[in-house]
Amino acid sequence: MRLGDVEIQVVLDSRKQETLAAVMRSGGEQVSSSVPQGKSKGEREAYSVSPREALEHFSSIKTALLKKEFNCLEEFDNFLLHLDGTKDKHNLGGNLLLVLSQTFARLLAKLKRKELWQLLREEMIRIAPDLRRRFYWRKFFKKEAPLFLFNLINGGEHAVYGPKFQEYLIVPVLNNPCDSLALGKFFFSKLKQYFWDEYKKQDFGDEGGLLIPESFYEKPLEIYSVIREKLHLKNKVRFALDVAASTFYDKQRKVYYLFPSKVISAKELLEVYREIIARYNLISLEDPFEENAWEDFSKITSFCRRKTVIIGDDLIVTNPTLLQRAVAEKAITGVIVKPTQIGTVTETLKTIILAQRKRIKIIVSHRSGETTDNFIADLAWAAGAWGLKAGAPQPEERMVKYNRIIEIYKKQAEFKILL
Ligand code: 2PG
Ligand code: MG
Repeated sequence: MRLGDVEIQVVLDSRKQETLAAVMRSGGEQVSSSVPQGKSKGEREAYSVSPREALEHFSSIKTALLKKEFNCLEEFDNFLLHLDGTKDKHNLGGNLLLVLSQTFARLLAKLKRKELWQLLREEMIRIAPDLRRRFYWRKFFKKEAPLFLFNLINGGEHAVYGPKFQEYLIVPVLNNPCDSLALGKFFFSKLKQYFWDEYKKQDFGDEGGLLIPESFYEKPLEIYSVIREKLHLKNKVRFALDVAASTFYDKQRKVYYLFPSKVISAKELLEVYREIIARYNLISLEDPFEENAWEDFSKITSFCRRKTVIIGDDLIVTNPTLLQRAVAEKAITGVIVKPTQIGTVTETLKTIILAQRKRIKIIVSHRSGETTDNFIADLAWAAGAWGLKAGAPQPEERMVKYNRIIEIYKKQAEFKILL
């Protein structure tokens, strides 16, 4: 397949910051895609260029892209990697490569008259044929839809005030994504009412969750428990955290600034988690330590076993080499997958393949600065992800992701598409 035309545009994300969108044409079809951007970024993430720089870089590679014939997504992505020529996408920028890669995947799906998730799944199975059986069994046991991880209270760098922990999530543990979304919205409405009664205000953070005028890290979990108790939802709703511990870690002193007036060591932080896990029976805990604390991750993972999923985000940055290390060191039981961290869809799929093979739970995630592109929902479905983390069930840029999962779920039920 040869591209008819490609354009790159600068658009605004949910924080009103400039990001990239692409439009591609071929065979009478036209598709577009855009990429989000993070704030609490891992230090090993693919390099991002400013959208203005990206426009310049793009004009230098456009002719090469239009001249070449591509037979699959991997060929296209490999060509992008070749044009960039660096490990961390320093020359062209991971954000430019990804917007091209995502848009190409969408175009290919359209030309092949397939759903995007089907194209991505096929591409995974083409690279790793052994996974076909795994997906078959998931379908057989009707375990296809990911759980939704709703971030209802925003802290850390996603909030202008509140606790140091970044995300307080609720997870409806239901099989049907329509029911999960309804329950997420219902819980959120009760939480908003609680905030109004208790604090007489409702401010929102970067991911659409509420801001809490308290700095104690446990307070949001206490509130969640009160609401869950009142609604008799103990069997249906669990809680999770994304601590994003690198954001309050001092590299020089090797301490964490969890409290306003004192610093604590990794050992003390582990104790904090032991208590929280015992008290709230968390379903998952993301980035409990800073992004180089491999040993601390291994310790907490061995302590939690299968009870609480320990998730690596900044630790792994969707990178298969780092995931391999985490598997060897038993550092995590779950991995965050964000295409922006690695820079192409094919590399993202390779991380997913490895996670599937090693039975590491996959949580496909949005970024805090989002667009209304729903690419990650198709990715989550294609990956057979355990979870999808896309913020609060309210702002449009978050809702499009949850709604797309529901759309796929309904279509699947209707047509019983078998791969
Ligand atoms: C995270 C993400 C998304 P950011 O830490 O998981 O929630 O935050 O996009 O700011 O890196
Ligand atoms: Mg995170």
